[in-house]
Amino acid sequence: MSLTLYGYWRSSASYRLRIALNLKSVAYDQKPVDLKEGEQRRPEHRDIHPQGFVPALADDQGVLIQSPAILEWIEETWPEPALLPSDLRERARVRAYAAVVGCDIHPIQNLSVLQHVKSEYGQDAEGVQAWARHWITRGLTALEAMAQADDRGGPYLWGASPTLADIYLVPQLYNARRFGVDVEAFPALSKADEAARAHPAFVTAAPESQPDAPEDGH
Ligand SMILES: N[C@@H](CCC(=O)N[C@@H](CS)C(=O)NCC(=O)O)C(=O)O
Repeated sequence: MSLTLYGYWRSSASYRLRIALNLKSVAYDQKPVDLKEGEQRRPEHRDIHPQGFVPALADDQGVLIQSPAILEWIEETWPEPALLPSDLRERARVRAYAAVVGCDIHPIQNLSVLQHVKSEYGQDAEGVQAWARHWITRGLTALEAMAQADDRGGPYLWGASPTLADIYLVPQLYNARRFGVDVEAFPALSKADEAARAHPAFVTAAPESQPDAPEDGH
């Protein structure tokens, strides 16, 4: 099966898919979509992703969109190594970590949301950053409380091996740093993030290692 990932080096939803595919040792090609240049809104990209977003993952049968759906598809297609625990309640809990990020933090600091806050509500760059920081900090505060309550013994968020929880956490903390959030204020999350970022699957998926990453890192 040949896979093509339509993504962007800094997109955290694309970053999630790169990590998952790397963890499963599944090869894929990349077709970068330049979000800074607005390529995601062009008709040819909307033919691939009707929402005008990345990521999308194409195979010989068509195109998949929405990173949560694609992650589930990856997990079901290549079950090993598992990205979810086998216990049903634990699976629900790991999915809850993913949902805090994927449903409640990331969507309200997405590029098009920030552009709307700026253009429709008269915010300057600092106002937009403050908006993003507010929602990120609020979400990470809850996630930190969850991690401390669960205390799985590390090194990853759910114990000895990476799960969907880490796949959502690491890109979100990358984003948080970009917006000037002090991630050290979340010790359990920072510790798990550091451990995950040392894992080869996460190293290869890192934004700065992608083919479309600019040399100056911006
Ligand atoms: N729920 C979607 C969110 C996708 C999304 O927000 N993608 C961002 C990049 S991380 C995007 O394409 N933004 C472009 C824009 O807002 O114009 C998913 O998880 O796939």
